[in-house]
Amino acid sequence: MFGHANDRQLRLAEVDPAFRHDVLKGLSVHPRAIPATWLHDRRGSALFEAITALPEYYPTRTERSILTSATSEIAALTGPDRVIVEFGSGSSAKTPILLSDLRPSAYVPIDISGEFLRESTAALSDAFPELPIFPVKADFTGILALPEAIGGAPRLGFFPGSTIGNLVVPAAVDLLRVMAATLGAGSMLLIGFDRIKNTDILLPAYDDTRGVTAAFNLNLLHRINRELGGSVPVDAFRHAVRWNDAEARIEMHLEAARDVHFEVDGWPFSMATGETIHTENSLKYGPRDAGVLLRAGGWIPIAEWADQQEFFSLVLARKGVTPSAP
Ligand code: AVJ
Repeated sequence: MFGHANDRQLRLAEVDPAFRHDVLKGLSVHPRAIPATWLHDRRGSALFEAITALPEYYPTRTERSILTSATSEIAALTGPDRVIVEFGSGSSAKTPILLSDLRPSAYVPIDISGEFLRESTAALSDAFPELPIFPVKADFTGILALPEAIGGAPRLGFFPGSTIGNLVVPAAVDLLRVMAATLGAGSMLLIGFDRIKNTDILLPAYDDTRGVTAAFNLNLLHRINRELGGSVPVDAFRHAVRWNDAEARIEMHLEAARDVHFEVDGWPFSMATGETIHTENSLKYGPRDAGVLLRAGGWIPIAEWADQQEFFSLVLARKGVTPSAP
């Protein structure tokens, strides 16, 4: 018994109380939904990296090619010596494309994962030995004080990958406003948006034949079992992807293939066959939608670049001033 209590103490010591809260709440409401942020534990992040290389997953390679062909125009519009601040930098895979043309005065990667920050700092300081790098380990959904050492140079926020699409519109607007506050006067923002397109392209991008996205989604259940002492029968769930046309978004769900009963942290849950846990939204934007969203979030779009097929676009915006009538 003592051994068991000890194990439980050990486990509870490691539990992120916000994860526990979001899971217990998300499994108790109808429809059931757990915030997408919890997909990104260590294994989830590795699986996401694998997703970005899948033939069906067009966003990463499309955005990279847009970025590659647009950097000199971007540099002309931003000017040199800005501080590049990347939100949710991950492995900073797209950053080197920007760095050589933009000639920034410093680079500030912001990520919640210390491991990612160490990796990207090491890789970038090898490739750009002159560039001062100031990693910030933080959740960028709140207003942050940037490191003093970067000085007063105007900032360029970088938010690639269509990560903004994870947020429903009111939350996306809030985040854009937080970014504007974090970056300050005179700042600019370079942000990626995934476009609305045919479901023949959209659905396979989130339901690949190799099952990597399925593993990414199902990993949430393994994480619940591991970190919250869950007894979720993972093999009773399947990865389900839906296009919600009214909301213009791809949704990932975990669907019960049979009636299931399980516990999480001692709390019992039951799901009937076909019931789902909604695990992620990925909003897609029409040609003019990104501009409206940016304006609502306190940014004024100044240029946009898209690929030939208009699958994806990158928008450069400048921070707006307080609106005045009319
Ligand atoms: C990281 C939010 C951009 O929505 O395309 C990829 C996450 N989920 N495959 C996306 C994701 C399933 C991705 N973002």
